This record gives sequence, structure tokens and C-alpha cells, in this order.
Amino acid sequence: MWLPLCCKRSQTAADRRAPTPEEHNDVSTPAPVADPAVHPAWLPDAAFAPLGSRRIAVEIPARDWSTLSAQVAQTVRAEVAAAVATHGGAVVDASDAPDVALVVIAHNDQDPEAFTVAHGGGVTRVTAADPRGLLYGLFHLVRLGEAAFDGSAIGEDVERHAPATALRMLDHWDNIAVHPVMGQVERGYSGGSIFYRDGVVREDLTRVARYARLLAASGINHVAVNNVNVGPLETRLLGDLLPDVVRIADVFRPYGIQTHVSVSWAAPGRLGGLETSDPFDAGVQQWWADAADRVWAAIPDFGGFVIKADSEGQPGPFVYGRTHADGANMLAAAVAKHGGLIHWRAFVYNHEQNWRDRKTDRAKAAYQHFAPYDGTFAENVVVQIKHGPLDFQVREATSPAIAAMPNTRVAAEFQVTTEYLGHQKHAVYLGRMWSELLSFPYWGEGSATMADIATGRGPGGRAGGFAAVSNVGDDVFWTGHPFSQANLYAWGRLTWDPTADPIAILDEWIGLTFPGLSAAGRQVVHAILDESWETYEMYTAPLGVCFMVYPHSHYGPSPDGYEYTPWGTYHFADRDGIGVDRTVATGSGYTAQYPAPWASVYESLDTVPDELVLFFHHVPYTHVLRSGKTVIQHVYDTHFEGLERVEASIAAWEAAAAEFPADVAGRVTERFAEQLGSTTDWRDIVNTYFLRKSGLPDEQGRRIY
Ligand code: GCV
Repeated sequence: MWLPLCCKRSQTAADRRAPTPEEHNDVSTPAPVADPAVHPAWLPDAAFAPLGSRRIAVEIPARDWSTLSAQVAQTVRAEVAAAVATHGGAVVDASDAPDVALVVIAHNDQDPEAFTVAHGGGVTRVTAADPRGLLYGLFHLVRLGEAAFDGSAIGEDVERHAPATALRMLDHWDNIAVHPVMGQVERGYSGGSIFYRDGVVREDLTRVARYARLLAASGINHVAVNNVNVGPLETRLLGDLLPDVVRIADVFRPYGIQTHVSVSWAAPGRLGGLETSDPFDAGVQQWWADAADRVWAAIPDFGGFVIKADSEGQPGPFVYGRTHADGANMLAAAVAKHGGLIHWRAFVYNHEQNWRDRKTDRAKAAYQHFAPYDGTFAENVVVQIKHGPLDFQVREATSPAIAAMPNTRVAAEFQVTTEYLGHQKHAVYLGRMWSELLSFPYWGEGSATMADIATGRGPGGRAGGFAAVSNVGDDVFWTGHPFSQANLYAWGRLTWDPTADPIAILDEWIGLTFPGLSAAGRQVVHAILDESWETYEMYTAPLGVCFMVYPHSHYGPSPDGYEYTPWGTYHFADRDGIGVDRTVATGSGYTAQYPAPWASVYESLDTVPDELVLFFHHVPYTHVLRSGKTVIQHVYDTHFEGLERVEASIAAWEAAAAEFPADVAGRVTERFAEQLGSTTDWRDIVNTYFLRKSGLPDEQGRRIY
């Protein structure tokens, strides 16, 4: 595993200048050092064997590269040097009959991250206009393995690869100060933070360097390094802790990753002693402009600020009677001259609702707060909207707000960490779910999809990109459950190409991560994860009912957990029926937020898809779904089947476990034991809840309590 030099100590300004041409050619960077204490995830040494056993020429002309590109150029050289040192190949001149040529050439390609590949005359050739593209090209070869060099995966015709969007982001909800309730990482299920420990930024950022490498190999190029719930200590990242952000940015940069920080709306008061945060106040504007100047002076390629405002207790512009557009544009003005971005989150809703109030519908909130301001956000504001109108549920409708802002840069926000999907204790692969959401056609079959909108291919043509909450911690496997690595990998790959087949991505991850595995072993992992999202949905909240989890922890079955809380999420189950009436005709009117045809598809019980029926309608338990089953029988059947599927996965796992490294086998076995217990609880508690509410027995007479 290669450790960039930069992670060993804080860099000085002199260190951060672009390397000279001589330094460009310096291949004396240390070889990757394998650390047995950390799982290599999808970059084990073996993954580099096909590439590393070749004769490789790297040609990167000395040019006036940005510091980012120059450091990525060094990374390409170091990766190649390390691979050949480990696997017996050689670094050769372009004139010395290489098997592989990695070349930066003058190119018309406007995208610095794009690359081309072609294979002819025994040579696999990767070209790019910028070292960043070359790095992605290198990892492309690693992914293809032998097939990259024998003409089977890369042909004679030049093939161009480019990311769908320039903004492929991971957001960390890591706290510097351990939060008394949320801990070191909010919604983190993988140990501590790789950045922070017990109130300080870690001295040793080695794990961050490894993380950067994994992210680059999956396609991620932006990372926000602290929680969107910003406490007083984290606010200081803009102040006296800025040198620590510099250190983190220095570790990400060699892998082409730009660093972002989440900021607090209260920062002018907390750090500057101002008495107001009113965006129209000249002193506040100046304070943010000075803060931005400070940050970009220290980190010239800094990405920008992420902000959660007027949301779940975080302060925001509402206090001053200002809108979110007012707030976002004030910050945007402060960072504009630096080329910075403001990721302004649309997760704004009333979390102090009275459950007796049946009019307020949390699902409507993002649209109500943001859609009216479409076209008024500054060009460097990205409005970051969760994929659904609620909160990363296993099944909820797509957010109508995403389609309602054609004149705004919109980023679709996802959650890799499995807050509502089993806390990385359950084996749940999310690629298929994300793919379904990303390909949702907002204006009907064949129309622009969620991914199209986020990548600037929708109406209005503005690109905001993709962001997701990371699932990584200082756990030896990175993600708690070793199989949850597949989600992190898939997120990167789908941000690069949202149309990619999520199951092919899963197989790619399996092949890279478990290189020695037999075909049967690979098939076991595939079978466990392939439809695991659907399985999880089966044994948890049914048919688009949300939040049947324990409040706060969001783990385990608690059908009425949120029903009478101020968080505004209900299912209204009584003896006759269940579901939230969000229709225009008789309910909250939420369906009207969708464009045609979805507004009417969701409005009518005749056309609403089964899986969302209780998200949009309140129906009797005897309502017959389009599948032909009643709601109540669907609930019973899916909950029995969900557990059976988990049992089948466990049986398959037990038969194959011996083939896996002992540490992986031990952890997966332990997680399955937990999943089995939890799934059994889900089955029995949800079934019992529905039986007791409805009084309707299971047609098959299975045991319900
Ligand atoms: C960071 C949900 C989570 C919170 C999270 C919030 C958000 O409400 O439970 O932990 O806060 O989403 O996205 O801001």
C-alpha cells in the first residue's frame, strides 16, 4: 500500500507548490507498504498483478500543471513503480517496447478526468489530457485485470471514458469532539473516525491516505470531512484548526480529491464574536469573505462549504426572516472569487411537529422551501437534495424537489452508511436501489432521470452532481461488515457512470476484493448481496411505510416508534387500515408536487405502484394490490420470506466461509448471527403488530404472536 509522502507530516507552503519538471520525473516515492492491520478492500496487491507484471511506460510532459494535477502525476508514477516492483514488471521508456503506455497528450478533451484506452500491436495504451484522467485510466486497467492486456476487454478502436459529472462526492458525518449521543461519527457503524479522535484531528493520517486511494480507484473526487451538524469545536475548522484541514487536504490531493468542510451558520458569532448571522448584514458578509480568503489562501484547491441550515436544530437564515436563497447566495458570494462551491442542503423540515396535526406533511417540505426559489440561486450554489422526500428509507418515493428546479444546480444526495438499512450489521447491497432511483424518469418513460438532472442532462442543463454520506470508519474492514465495502465501491462507480449495471459493479467488487476466490465462492457472495436490498425491504417496513424503527438509533423494529413523536413521520395504522394519504383529493396534497404523469399515477390507487402504496394512500388491510394479494397477506408473506432468504444466505455462507480469509470469515459470521436475530425480531414484531391491529389471520396459518 503506497503512502503519499504528505501524510507523514504537515506540509509547508513550499511543499505545496507544483513540482518542478525534474520532480515530475521523480519515481523515488516509496513503494506501497501493505499493512496487515487494515483490510485492502478492492485494492489488494493481487489486483495489481496483471498490470505490475508488464513493461510500462509513463509519459507525462512537464507542464505548468496545477498542484493537484502535478501531485496526481506523481501518484501515477508511484503506483506504477510500486506495482512493477511487487509483480516483476518494469518501468520502461516509450521507445523500449512497452506492453502498456500511460500517456498524457495534448488533447481536445475538455474533461481533465477523461481518458481513452485502446489495444493494438501488443500494447495497451491509455491517454488523457491531464494526469487526473491518467490516474482513472490506470485504475481502469487494474479493474479489468488480464483482460486489459490480451485484447479481450480493450480493442483497437479508441474508447473514451469520462465521468458523468465533475462532482462525485462523499460527505462525512464525523465529529471532532465525541458527541454525547451521536459519538465520533454520526450514523457511523464502522468504529471511530479516520480523521478525528477524542477531540482532535489525528496526528497520523495514514488511514486517510489509504482511503483516498480507494476512493480514487472507485471514482470519487470530492470529500467533505466533517459532520453537517457542526458543533463549536468543528466550527473552528475555519479558524485555529484550519491547519488541520490543510493536512487532510494534502493527503487527499495526490489522488485527485478536493476537500470540503461543513460550516455552521452560527460561525460569525462563534468565531468572530458577531451578534448576528443575518446574510444581509455587511459585517456578516465580510466575515464570511475573510473566512473564505483564509481557507483558500491555505488550500488553493479547496472545494467549498457544505451547509445544513434551519434543519434539525442547526441555525440558519430563517431567524432573520431571510430565505435559503438569501443565505446560500451570501456564502456563494464569499467563495466565488476562489472558484468555491456552496453545497446547500435541502433537508429542511419541521421536526417539532405535533403528531395530532394531520395537515403538515414532512414529505412536502423540501419542495416547499426550495422550489419557489428556483433560478435565484447563484451559479456556484449546489442545492443538495436527498433522493427521497423523507430520509433515506428503504423504500420511499423519489424527491419531487429534484425535478422542480431546472434553473438551479441540483445534487442528488444518498446515504452509503446504512442508517435505516441495518447499520452494516445486516448484509445489504445498495447498488440496485441507487440504480433504480438514479434512473427514475421524472417526466415519464424515456424522459430525463434523476441522474440526468444531477449531471446537467435534464431540463435547464445545470449540473450539481452526486453526494452521499460515507460509511467508513477506523474499523479494520473500513465498513464494519466487510460486505458493506461493496456499497462504498458501488457509490463511486455509479457517480462515474450512473447508468452502469449495479450487479456488474457488485461482481467487479467481489473479483477485486477476494482475488483468490473460486467461482463458487464468488457466486456465494453474489447471491448473498444481489437482491439483499429487496430482502431487507421484505422483512422491515412494508409497501412504502417509513420509519418503523426505534427512534434515535434507527435500528430494529418499532412499528409505532415515530408515530407519536414530533418528527413528523406517521403511518396512521388503526384497526381498519394503514398508510399516509398524500393525495390531492383527500390527503396532504403531496402528489401534486410531481410532474405528469407521476402526479396522477401516484394519486390513484389504480395506478400507484404496489411498493409505494402505503407511502401515498391510506388503505384497508384488505385492499387488493396489483399483485393480487391483500395488503395484510403481502405483509405476512414478505416477512416470512424475508427471514427465509436471510436463512438461505446464512446457509450458503456457512458452506463457503472456509474459503475466505479467517478475519473476513469471522466478521461476516458474527454479523450474520446478529442479522438473524434482528430479522427474526422484525418478522415477528411487524407481523404481530399487523395481526393485532387488523385481527386478520395469515392465510397460511403460520405462527404469529
Ligand atoms: C446529520 C437524519 C439523521 C441525522 C442527520 C440528518 C441529516 O435525520 O438521522 O443524524 O444529521 O438526517 O441528513 O442532516
